[in-house]
Amino acid sequence: MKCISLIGAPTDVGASVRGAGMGPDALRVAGVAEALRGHGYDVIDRGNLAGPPNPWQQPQQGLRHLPEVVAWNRAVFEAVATSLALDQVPLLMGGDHCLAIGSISAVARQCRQERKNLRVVWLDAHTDVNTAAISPSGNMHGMPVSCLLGHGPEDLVGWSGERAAIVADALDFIGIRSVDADEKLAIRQLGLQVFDMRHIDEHGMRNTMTEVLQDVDEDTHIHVSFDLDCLDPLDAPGVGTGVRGGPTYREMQLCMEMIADTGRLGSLDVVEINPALDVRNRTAELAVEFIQSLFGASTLAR
Ligand code: 6HN
Ligand code: MN
Ligand code: MN
Ligand code: MN
Repeated sequence: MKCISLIGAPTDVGASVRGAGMGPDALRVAGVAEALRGHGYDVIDRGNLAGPPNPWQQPQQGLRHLPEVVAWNRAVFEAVATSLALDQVPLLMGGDHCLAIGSISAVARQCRQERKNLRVVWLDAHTDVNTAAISPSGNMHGMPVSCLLGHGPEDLVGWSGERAAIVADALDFIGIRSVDADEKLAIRQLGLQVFDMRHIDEHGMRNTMTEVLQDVDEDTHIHVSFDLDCLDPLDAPGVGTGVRGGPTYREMQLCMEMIADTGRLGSLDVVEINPALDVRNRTAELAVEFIQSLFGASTLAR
């Protein structure tokens, strides 16, 4: 069994409201390390990365806090790359979702070196495929997917060794129910696969995940990018950009369990937990439940 390394990135420089920077400690307080150890994993908590404070400025040329977003992602990239080089499973504790740029770029580079097929499962209410030109907010947590596909500011693309860290085909979105007007066009142009809430309503989580995971084989590395606002805000109130109508608790558990069953989970982001908006750390505690399922805990097996 691989060792899991916890990497804290306490920042909200990419977000629209303050507070996600407290996410790493909320997960620690909710017992993430102890829970995983309870399932037999070795867990190393690498502590929190360092980076610039949130300057809380207006967007410039359509991007808010670009230098700070670059600095935080650099730190994340290095930490995730180090953990993968040590054959560990990096668990990035955000922080806001802009940090997936550094995290997934490092994963993509490692997969290329090891000739593994990278598959990214993006669990979110949003598609995060804005760019400076089309974003209504300028907030960079709404743009990581574009950057990873090679459509972002020069400072944030190409870290994996290729302009695009991932190809559209390698990415599946689950739980989507909030897409900005111009993102809809981008999704069609890029050929992205979006399993939105209507798809889950009509086909169920089981069929959806069967489709998502159909071509996973022994050479596949699955990266899960888990934005807690994928869940319904009634279950997960501690998020900055909650949207009602998310998957139920059981649907999300099944999603996690089906990914676990492949045995190919290689890396994970847990982002957008905002303790300042939460109720008694409920959202971090819920995240820890889902993380356990993702790492193979099930009702009847240890
Ligand atoms: N997230 N689409 C909105 C924007 O400002 O671009 C919201 C993005 C939310 C991003 O939750 O990771
Ligand atoms: Mn997101
Ligand atoms: Mn989101
Ligand atoms: Mn697919």
